[in-house]
Amino acid sequence: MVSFKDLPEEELFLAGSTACQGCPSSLALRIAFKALGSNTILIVVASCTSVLQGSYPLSAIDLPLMNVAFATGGASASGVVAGIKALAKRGELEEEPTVLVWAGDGGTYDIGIQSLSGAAERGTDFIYVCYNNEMYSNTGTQRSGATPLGAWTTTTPGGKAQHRKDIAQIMIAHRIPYVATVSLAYPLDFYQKMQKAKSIKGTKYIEMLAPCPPGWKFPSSQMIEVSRMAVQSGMWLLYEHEDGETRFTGATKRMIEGKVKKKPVKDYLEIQGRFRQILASPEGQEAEDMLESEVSESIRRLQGWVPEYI
Ligand SMILES: Cc1ncc(C[n+]2csc(CCOP(=O)(O)OP(=O)(O)O)c2C)c(N)n1
Ligand SMILES: [Mg+2]
Repeated sequence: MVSFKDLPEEELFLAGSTACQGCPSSLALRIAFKALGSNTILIVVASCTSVLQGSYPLSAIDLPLMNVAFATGGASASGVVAGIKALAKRGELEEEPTVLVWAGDGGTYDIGIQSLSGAAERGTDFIYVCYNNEMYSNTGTQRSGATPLGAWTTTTPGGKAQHRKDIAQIMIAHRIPYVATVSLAYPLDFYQKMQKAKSIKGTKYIEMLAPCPPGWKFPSSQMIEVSRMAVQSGMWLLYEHEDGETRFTGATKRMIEGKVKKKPVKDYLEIQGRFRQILASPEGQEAEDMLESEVSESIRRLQGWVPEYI
């Protein structure tokens, strides 16, 4: 087990970024860089993360970095990885760098899925992290394929009428060697999953729930609390998928094993402003029930992948 004392002191995400207070992406970048180290090339897909870096030469990110077009995370990584392989073949690299794509849910679930899917099918050797704030945050809170049922966005003013899609399951269907979900409420779990992803060849997909204080309408001091409640209510399930099998991890594993009681989805909905309209409306109870059913269905589907011995 890793403890906080084991984390490297070197900071590759520097102070003075232009992120909002309590931004989950900036905290996640700091942890991810500690796990991967300085021999990393970062590819940022158009998102809040393109902006929070600050502008050159005062960038808060101390790594080689490419900002790329919205739909191109997987394709850009494929090009960078091909370049690395060519340099390595010519003996011009002492150690091959890790290629990390950092993309939002809009750039992953919606506009970037074809490029990600192509790279995964080709077995491109890179880590893809989707920080999922369940909306297009950078352009002012529009709905995405990751927005949950009932949530307010500027394009779903009465609450989204559809369920979110389950992209981690879509990535598992690509038979890539490693898929994991993480939460900022469990940073050491995130750190260890990033380190594991670095040690595996091929395409690795890691997805983090990224509660956005201004977009989800809660105080910035509550970001970790909201992250934790998402896991405790089952609205965000922690697991990893390796060698064709899924394992629940951390707090989700304890919940599935009955060691801790699952909290009601309502507890999670009530600590954010984006569900306020739907909860106050005549459809509020139905939306809450549908989200509870969504949680049970997701757990049942994952249990189909969990080996008998767990
Ligand atoms: C083709 C294209 N359409 C629209 C945009 C404008 N745009 C930049 S970031 C963004 C939202 C990205 O949402 P997401 O991927 O979820 O990241 P977040 O902003 O939430 O961090 C949009 C629509 C763009 N850059 N390129
Ligand atoms: Mg987003």
